[in-house]
Amino acid sequence: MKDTKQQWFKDAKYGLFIHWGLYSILAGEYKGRKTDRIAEWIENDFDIPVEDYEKLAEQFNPTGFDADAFVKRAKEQWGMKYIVLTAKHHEGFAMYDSKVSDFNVVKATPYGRDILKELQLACEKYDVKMGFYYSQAQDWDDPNGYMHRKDNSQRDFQKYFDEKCKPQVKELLENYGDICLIWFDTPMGITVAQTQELIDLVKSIQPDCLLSGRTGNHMGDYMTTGDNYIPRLPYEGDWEVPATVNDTWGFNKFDTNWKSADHILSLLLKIVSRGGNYLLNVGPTADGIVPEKCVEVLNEVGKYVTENGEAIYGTRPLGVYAYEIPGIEFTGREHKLYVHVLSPRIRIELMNVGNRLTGAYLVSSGQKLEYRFMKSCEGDSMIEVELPEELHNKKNYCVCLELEEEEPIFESIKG
Ligand code: FHN
Repeated sequence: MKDTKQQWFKDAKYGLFIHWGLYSILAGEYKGRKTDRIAEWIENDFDIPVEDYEKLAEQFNPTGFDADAFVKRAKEQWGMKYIVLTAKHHEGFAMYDSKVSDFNVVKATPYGRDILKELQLACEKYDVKMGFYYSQAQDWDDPNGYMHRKDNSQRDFQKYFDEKCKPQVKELLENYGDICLIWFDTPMGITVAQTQELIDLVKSIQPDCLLSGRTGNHMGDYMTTGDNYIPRLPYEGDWEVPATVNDTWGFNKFDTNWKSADHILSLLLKIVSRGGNYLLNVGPTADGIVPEKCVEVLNEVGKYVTENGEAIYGTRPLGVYAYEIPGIEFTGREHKLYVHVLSPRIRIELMNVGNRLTGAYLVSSGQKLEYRFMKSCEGDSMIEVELPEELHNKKNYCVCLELEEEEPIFESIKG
């Protein structure tokens, strides 16, 4: 079982992933050809020559980017507790002032500003935890970095590892204040010894900095699921789901397959009830703007999250309730079972929850609610909670059941 021993990570539940780099300029299209894969992979997938790809830097001038507004919105409107930005994705381009490689936002672009520094200052101002994504094995710009689905046999990975990867990771840890985590990704052929070196390097500079589950050889500090994969059952220990709102991480102007706010909210609640964190991604445009539709979805989810924070942050994993009730998700903490009502109803009816209640209230307002214990016609336990009339046609609100017992008693279904 992975245990970060860090309360902030256990309590956070909802974080913002930002995939932003030169691929945002191409936005899913190169020389008239559209990619049908994730947009940040376009260099690898279309075999774009490195010299051509590097020239994109000359166009990178995201004048619409405002780190302060970005972080403020993530915290206050979207309810996110930490932010993880791509410091260097597989393309090899550093979004900060790196002394190790000139292929970076300060030296190679007309923008010339250190995006990570701006993010750091904003995160400190709004008291938001900041982490960096770093592609430790794949680097398509470095002749010795790995490339997926390509012949890597002639590459001297150790050289890239010693001369670019480790020195850049060191820069990140030394120059940007407290880093809550480094989100290493796609370890590919990295050895146990190399992984250990990375871990030692990170911890020697910032002992509290966590390493993602993809650091290599399952040696990270917590479990990272597959992209958009949610464990079906409660999963013990600390874990996180990296996830997209549409079907790409980096901006793709053709991808309009946005999940609805209701869908995202139900995914968040499933993850939270099973004990994980939801690291939800935005892919800003080359101008530094989050697509409008994505903002709308995150605003709507954020409204729920901020209004019902007590039922989300710092909650602990629940056991398995025997039934799937359409339109209902549960979360919990000591002596409390939160019932998230995601589709309209007149009352809440919960079969096979064997607890005694000491109270029930609407989380957003504290309004007390009537409840009673019943037996179903078959003799199963049943709790009914009456909902105020003004809620009968509403969805997306949360009811707290105060339990006499510490944990919910989820009874099994009798045949
Ligand atoms: O290859 C990357 C991908 O571009 C993206 O960064 C995701 C995020 O989890 N990780 C890798 C694929 O799993």
